[in-house]
Amino acid sequence: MASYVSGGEFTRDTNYIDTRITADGRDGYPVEPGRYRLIVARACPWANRAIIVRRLLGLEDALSIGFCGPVHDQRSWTFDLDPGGVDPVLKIPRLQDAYFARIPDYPKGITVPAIVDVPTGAVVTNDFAAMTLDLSTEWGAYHRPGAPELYPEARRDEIDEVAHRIYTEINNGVYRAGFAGTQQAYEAAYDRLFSALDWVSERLTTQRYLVGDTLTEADVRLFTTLARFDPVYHGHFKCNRQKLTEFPVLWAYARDLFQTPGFGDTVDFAQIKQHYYVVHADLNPTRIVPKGPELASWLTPHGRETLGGRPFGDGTAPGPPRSDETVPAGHGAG
Ligand SMILES: N[C@@H](CCC(=O)N[C@@H](CS)C(=O)NCC(=O)O)C(=O)O
Repeated sequence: MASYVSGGEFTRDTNYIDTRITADGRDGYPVEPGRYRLIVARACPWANRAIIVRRLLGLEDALSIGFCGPVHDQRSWTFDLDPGGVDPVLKIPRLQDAYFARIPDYPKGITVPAIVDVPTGAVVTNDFAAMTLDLSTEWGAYHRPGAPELYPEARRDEIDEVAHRIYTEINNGVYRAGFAGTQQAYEAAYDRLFSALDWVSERLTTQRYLVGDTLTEADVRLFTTLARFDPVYHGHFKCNRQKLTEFPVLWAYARDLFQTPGFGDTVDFAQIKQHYYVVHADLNPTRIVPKGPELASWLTPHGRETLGGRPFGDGTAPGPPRSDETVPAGHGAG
């Protein structure tokens, strides 16, 4: 059985295959429509970012997407949701096959999200932080008309600063609590996480979005952790000073984003719960997946419009998800 709990404080390996796909192709992988495939699992918060950004920018025709199932085995994510258990484009059953095509016997985590070069079948990058920024800044030629500016030049310093704190304290903070190996490490992680949630909550009291008055990359990054908070982190990771629904400002903010096209329509709560409660069997040896919490309240009015803000700036909302990329009925909030 894989072990997720570490001896003391959880530390994340942050070395990735960091080749970049760029407009000028300086790493050997130029942006090219139809050439690459984004591999995700809806369960994963880091992959969920890429699903949201691809959809907000309207990159569906330029960059195809493959979905791994919610549960991976000790070594690899698999394409168990696809007919025959094989990705229809890459023709592989396991994501590790694409990692090995790039680096034989790749020794580290076979992680999602990953972008694969379809002609060679090899992973180009699994650097999730650079990935979404590159979709904004390098793939501009293929954005839909009306695509929002998620990483506007004038706001980059502020976005980077807020996003860094969200990453270390919140996105990763929940894992630091959940995978802590000692009481002391857990309690320190818990305090650190909730003081950061108090910080974002305060920041969002008078402004609708984290940076400026439009949606940015910073909001995408916070959202994917908030969406998993009550279904998973509150119980499974013991992040239980409060539920998300007990933070008035953050809960309204999370519902506002959830109800914005491109956010909530990417969230598969059933897969999220299955992933964490089944994969981390050292935390949950019975692998029983909780039935709750109730989710319909994600769709209730949030009242955040009174703060103003222009969600898509000078752009427009994306249309509905493609029929082959829709979250299955019963897996969302409805
Ligand atoms: N690799 C990144 C983020 C991606 C990531 O950890 N994804 C998880 C799923 S949420 C994964 O693929 N885990 C499989 C593994 O680590 O073997 C990180 O460690 O910060």
